[in-house]
Amino acid sequence: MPSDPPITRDFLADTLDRLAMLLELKGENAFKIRAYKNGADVVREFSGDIVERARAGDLSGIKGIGSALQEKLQALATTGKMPLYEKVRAEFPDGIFDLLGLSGLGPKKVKVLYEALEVGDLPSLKKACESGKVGDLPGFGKKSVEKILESIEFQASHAERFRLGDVVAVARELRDFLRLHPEANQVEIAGSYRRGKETLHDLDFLVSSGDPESVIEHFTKAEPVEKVELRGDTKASVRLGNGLQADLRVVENAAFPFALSYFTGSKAHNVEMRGRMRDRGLSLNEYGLTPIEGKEGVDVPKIEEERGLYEFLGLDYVEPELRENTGEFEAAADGTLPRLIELENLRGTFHNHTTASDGRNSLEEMGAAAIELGLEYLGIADHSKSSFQANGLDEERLVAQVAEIEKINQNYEADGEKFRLLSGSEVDILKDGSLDFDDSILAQLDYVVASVHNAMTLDEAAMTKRLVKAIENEHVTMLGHLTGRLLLKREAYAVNVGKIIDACAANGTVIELNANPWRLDMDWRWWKTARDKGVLCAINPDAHRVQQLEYLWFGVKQARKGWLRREDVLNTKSLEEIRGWLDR
Ligand code: DGT
Ligand code: CA
Ligand code: CA
Ligand code: ZN
Repeated sequence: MPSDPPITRDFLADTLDRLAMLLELKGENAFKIRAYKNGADVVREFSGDIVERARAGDLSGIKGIGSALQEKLQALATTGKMPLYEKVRAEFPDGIFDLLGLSGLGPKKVKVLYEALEVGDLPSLKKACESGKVGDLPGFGKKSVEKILESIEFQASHAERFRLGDVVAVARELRDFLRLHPEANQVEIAGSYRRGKETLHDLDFLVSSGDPESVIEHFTKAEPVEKVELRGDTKASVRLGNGLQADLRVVENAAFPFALSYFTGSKAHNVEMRGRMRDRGLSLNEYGLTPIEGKEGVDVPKIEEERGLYEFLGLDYVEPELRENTGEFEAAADGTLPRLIELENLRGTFHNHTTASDGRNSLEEMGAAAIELGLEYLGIADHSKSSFQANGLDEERLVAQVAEIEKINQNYEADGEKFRLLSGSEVDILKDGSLDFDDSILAQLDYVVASVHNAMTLDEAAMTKRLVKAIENEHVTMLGHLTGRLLLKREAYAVNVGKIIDACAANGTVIELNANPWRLDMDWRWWKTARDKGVLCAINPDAHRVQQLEYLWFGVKQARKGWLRREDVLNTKSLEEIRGWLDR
């Protein structure tokens, strides 16, 4: 039996979300289901210690948590169990949540599968698809069977990877926990995390210490550690509560720069580093440098920092995000490495939602949060009318929002506040490439983000043509989440990214780097190409609530991986500059 999960904020929220899903499976009242989903969000975002409040039965007055929910949360926080959830949970097999997690399978379809075929986990779903049973069900044509099989395949091939966004908190927590140990000198997170990869397999912690044993002992006692998989004299591997593996290496102080370089990777980057050292008669590994056989007389440099390794090789320092062996060595040798953008360079951002469509916070709340982050402007781009599932705005509501933003800006002005909201729209690109609003409406906005939210199964040529048509519209400022991918969940739709970049270059259209950790779209592998063709990037959090403005951090990481400099990113411009740029 797996041990009970710790009672945390996430545990409370996830239980409510799961309860909502199960009730949906049972076909319960939609109002009740929404109340639980909403309750999960409230718990997730509550600014105080919600677990403690729930335990103490002190939840009254919190908006979105009614008296029935208060009682349930108190039970859950006190005992780790909620009777209603336990009851409903017992009515379904364990695998049901795996089905609900598949792309393209909502509770309605899972309900049909379960009721008609008793399909309650992935293996039986796969079998039922292959035997033709699913295809015979009403509402499940041949195409949807194919899609389900693809989703199962996709999930299997991405098993055991994690989105960067899902591990940052625990990674920082473990790092800080290691730093608390008095015998831990230097502590870093290496590996794909340090390189800012969009998904990762495990975390790699590196510590320098004269007492590895006690550092390892300390590490295995960390709160998030569920199981110690391996414990050696200088290393350990543990499994965290969320299933993620974390490796720890402890080295002597003198070896730290070598180990940091080695364990940061990538493997391809390390291979090239070693080759360049060998050319100088030196063998490089995670512990240090030694002369190679036959070169015993060669001078071994004294290296005290990772940077020293590059200096010794006559190279500029290569930032971890660039260490993928995709041209960084040549650039480091030529002195042409980019000076990478930093989070502090961002002055505003464009693609954000409010309660007018599917966001959770009002214009004022979003504005206040952006001011708090030190931004000078925040663009509001709520959905357009065709995104009815996201409560998209029609022309009338959009025009009213423009007026409301104008009024809020006047208040800022009156208060001597320099910050401003900008009026935009995330306008749907319809199937034929036309936009959801007429030009006369778009012309009233400060800027326009154009995105695809439906008809994602077009073939590559049709999808590319569709996007190019939107790019060519003079009112379109930028393209939103270019490929529609959801990391580890949904593949990008078919589109020729190279051609899209060319069209954006030809039309002066900006491409968004959507910083939502599920998207990180356009992918970092394309940004250098786009940059070299003169296409500007806009780093947008696509925030649906105030906390998500912090997604900007992920966007900057990906932009850095894509070799982008401050001048390549539109939202490094000041408010005044951006006004001029948008008016041009
Ligand atoms: P991942 O799969 O997201 O965990 O990616 P990494 O890069 O974190 O890979 P990981 O955890 O297997 O290893 C961390 C680093 O250690 C890796 O980037 C480079 C280095 N490394 C590990 N094994 C080898 C190896 O066999 N050869 C070389 N040259 N480097 C290695
Ligand atoms: Ca790793
Ligand atoms: Ca590892
Ligand atoms: Zn969107």
